[in-house]
Amino acid sequence: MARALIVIDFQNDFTPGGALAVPQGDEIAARINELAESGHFDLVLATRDWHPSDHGSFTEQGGPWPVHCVQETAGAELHAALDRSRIDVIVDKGQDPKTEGYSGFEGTELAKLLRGRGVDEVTVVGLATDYCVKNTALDALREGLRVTVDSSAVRGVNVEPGDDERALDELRAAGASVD
Ligand code: VGL
Ligand code: ZN
Repeated sequence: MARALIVIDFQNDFTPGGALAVPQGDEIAARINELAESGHFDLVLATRDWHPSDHGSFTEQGGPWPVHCVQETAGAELHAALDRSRIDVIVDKGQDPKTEGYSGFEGTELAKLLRGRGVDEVTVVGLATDYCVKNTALDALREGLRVTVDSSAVRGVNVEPGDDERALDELRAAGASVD
């Protein structure tokens, strides 16, 4: 069986200076690269939040978020500090204008990809702890995978203070191990 590292939405718009910046979101780069280079993983994937310009999660469409990660824009590009040479596959998500698309499994080939490579264990890192990391890790558990979240390689939006810690608690309760 095989292990995969899933790097969630480590994109310019989610890092300081971006449209939906996660506080200290850029600080996780070194740990992510270290994991990607560690030799521990058979497959390294990166997801991108990849929205059409009229996506329903944008405030102008009645959603909760400022416009972010619009397909083909600089804000949607992977952060420059991420070592691209270690990324085997990029999975774009959030393309359906009518759903939030927080999970990397939602409307993508991710489950099929992991099954095809015999992956039974995933480590989830990236942005943001309280949205896309959480929802991807919960879906991975539902897929029957063993799930680890590396808490030094995630950061939360924290719309309410403590949202990131509550997300990690929810993940532990659902069966993930949080390192
Ligand atoms: C995310 C809010 C909106 C995330 C994506 O990547 O966690 N959060 N879209
Ligand atoms: Zn989004």
